[in-house]
Amino acid sequence: MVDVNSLIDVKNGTQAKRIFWDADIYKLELEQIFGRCWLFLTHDSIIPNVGDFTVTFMGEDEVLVVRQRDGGVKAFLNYCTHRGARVVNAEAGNARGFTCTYHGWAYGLDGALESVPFEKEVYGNVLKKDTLGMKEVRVESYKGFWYGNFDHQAPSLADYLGDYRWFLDIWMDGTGGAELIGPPARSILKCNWKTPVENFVGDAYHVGWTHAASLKALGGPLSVLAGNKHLPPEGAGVQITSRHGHGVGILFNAAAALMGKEEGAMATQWYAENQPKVAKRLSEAQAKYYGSHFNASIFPNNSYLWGTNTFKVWHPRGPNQIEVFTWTIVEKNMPQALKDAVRRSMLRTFGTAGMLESDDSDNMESMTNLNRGPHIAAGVLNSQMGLGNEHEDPESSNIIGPSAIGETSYRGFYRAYREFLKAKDWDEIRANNGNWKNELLNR
Ligand code: UNU
Ligand code: FES
Ligand code: FE
Repeated sequence: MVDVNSLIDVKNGTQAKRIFWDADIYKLELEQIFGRCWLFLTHDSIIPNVGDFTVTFMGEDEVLVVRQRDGGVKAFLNYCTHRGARVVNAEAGNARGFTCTYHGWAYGLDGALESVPFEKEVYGNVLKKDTLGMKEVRVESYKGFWYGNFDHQAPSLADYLGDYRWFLDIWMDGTGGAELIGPPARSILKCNWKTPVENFVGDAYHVGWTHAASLKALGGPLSVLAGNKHLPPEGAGVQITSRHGHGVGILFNAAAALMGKEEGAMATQWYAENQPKVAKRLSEAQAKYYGSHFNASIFPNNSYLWGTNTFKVWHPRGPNQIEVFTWTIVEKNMPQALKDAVRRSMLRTFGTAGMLESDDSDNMESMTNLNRGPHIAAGVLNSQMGLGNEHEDPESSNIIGPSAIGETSYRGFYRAYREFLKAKDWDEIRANNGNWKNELLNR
């Protein structure tokens, strides 16, 4: 039995180290977090045509996501209802239906069991085919980004994203929409799934130090941070955390900060030209953030950097391993030359062999694997930077930490993490809607 209260201290901003290692905690996470939260599946741009499909994971469960004949999207657990073999062995493709490799049971795009070899001869009337379709998973999309949820009591995806949409809309909608370039690259890291999530949601602190060599090699505006030569000045950025632990760290006007010289100039021009359009389409307040660098996570395991334009899911593979899926984000209306430049820059920085991806991975693996030692695993993690400095953001209604570097979004992430591990169902979580800010602000 896991004592959740002993894991996360919200008031004090600390977490027990064993959350990165313990198998019982991991099992609880699969049930209470991955079993209830909206988990990223794919984007409209990856499966545009009828019969297009992609295979991915929701927690440890493998799912098949398929574009339907009516233009909708459905998702199914990727196992055969006969003896449980995998139905689709490809990572992605286009199909008219899906046939299990084991005995040849065949399913339609809508998951219905359509045919069984020699059904009449070998089963007679025994088989209730209409109850033996592939098991369907609830899906919803926000601006073309499809997420799945195992819990029918969960709020809609839009409500789950909540006030955090104020920030998502800036890049998902501001210039007419965003899309992902796939197929996603896949890579394995030997770390707990939360180590990259917390890094992306709230860590501008490590950039000048962990990424010193990469920043120097890449050049560009962020290179002044290399080796911690400078602290970003006051007003250089903010940190945001929201109701269900989604968060973002913002470096103002630094979107193109990791792109090469000419690529960076092209991107900077795009952001400058489009800022007035964003103001018109959304609001002046949101346009103020357009062209900033966002480092962000959507609870529980979906992260993105806007500006550096990587979009990732950190799929858990046991308590001390993950499988990373990596796409490139582009705005739909960017000229093709800029889309290509953004993709090249993403591969160089946060692709599977990207310079910054490799820098980060070493930290994430050590944070995880040191906990094989019981004395180290008994320790605590500290995320107290800026504790007490945050307040409610009058523009977006989220909680805001008013500095570029700080750990507000870490604390928000782990507040939500604790809430999910403790609550017996979504009703209990909903009952806390009016109180979560007080927990974080210590009121
Ligand atoms: O590595 C990161 N999470 C990051 C990179 C954050 C801010 C700017 C660039
Ligand atoms: Fe932050 Fe070591 S200095 S983990
Ligand atoms: Fe990093």
